[in-house]
Amino acid sequence: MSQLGTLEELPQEYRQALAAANLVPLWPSLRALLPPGRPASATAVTQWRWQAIRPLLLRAGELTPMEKAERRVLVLSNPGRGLDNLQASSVIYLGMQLVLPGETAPNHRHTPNAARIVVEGQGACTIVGGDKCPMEHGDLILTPTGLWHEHRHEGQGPMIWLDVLDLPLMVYLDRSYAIEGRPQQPSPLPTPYRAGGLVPLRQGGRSRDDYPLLRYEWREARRALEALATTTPAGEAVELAYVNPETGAAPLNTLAFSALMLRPGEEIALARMSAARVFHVVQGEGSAEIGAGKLEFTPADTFCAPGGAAVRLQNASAREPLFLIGADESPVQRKLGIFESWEA
Ligand code: 1HN
Repeated sequence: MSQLGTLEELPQEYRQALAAANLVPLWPSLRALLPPGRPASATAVTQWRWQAIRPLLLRAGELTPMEKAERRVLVLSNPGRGLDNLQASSVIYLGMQLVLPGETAPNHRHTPNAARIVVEGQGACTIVGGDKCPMEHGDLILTPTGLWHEHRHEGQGPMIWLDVLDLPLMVYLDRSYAIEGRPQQPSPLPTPYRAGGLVPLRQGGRSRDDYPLLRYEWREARRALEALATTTPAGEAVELAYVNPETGAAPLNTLAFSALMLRPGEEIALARMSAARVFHVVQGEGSAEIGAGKLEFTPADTFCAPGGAAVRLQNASAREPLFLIGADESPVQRKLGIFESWEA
């Protein structure tokens, strides 16, 4: 591949004439825009330690009342993408959110898709499109694009969860905006959808809305992983995809989610894929090799892998299982026809 001309090689007066006409020569930037062989990524392997986040988030609870925050969140930002850009990857935003007893986070809806992974606390709920979703440790709760949502905490002690949004993509597309609403009247009836594989027999077994299931209980995901582990050969990933129970598609238009189990002492290689992904440790401890990066994690840590990186995970315990929830941007890439994957 030949060396292309640089900006500096061009006469100053020519460059000025170009800029004055809002013109830019392509060739000095061509290789950066279109790297040979594989894409460039600013996403750095990054770990966000729960031990660092928790005390700082609780201090935010003292420093900033809910009225001054609306959403009291510390953003898990990727330094490779620029800390101030609030991005974990090109598509994924991550934030750790705190709601204190008696507080509410006001009702709103917005274009970005969101999901929450519950980290700590009991007695809070998030109300999504009128569905009151209790929040328990490890639960995955969806807030799809356009649905009203608010959070209430009527229990004791701090309530903390990890927010996963496609905010960077929506901002990039100039489509990010929110509408404020009055508090929702939660539906008096519980949602007829409780779990995948069990479709309520009404309206021919289909619901009217695109998002039949909003809360994926960790209890059930864990039970399913433990069952799958009994039939999965050692060294092979015990991994389940969260899906829309009616369509089998990823739960959100832009983001896919999975639950992972590593048995005691186990080490696995994940299938390499072009989409960036993030991992949150629900239970257990271990280590990860992501490309050339290495990290060790403990419960409630979060870390990310750039698209294309080889990912190896190891359970550090010889006795306890390790459980993780993964989120990735593969649905965006699949819809654009640019997704690639390679066998581990
Ligand atoms: C949002 O609506 C929530 O509803 C959390 O809890 C984090 C970050 C950016 C934009 C909207 C929430 C958010 C957010």
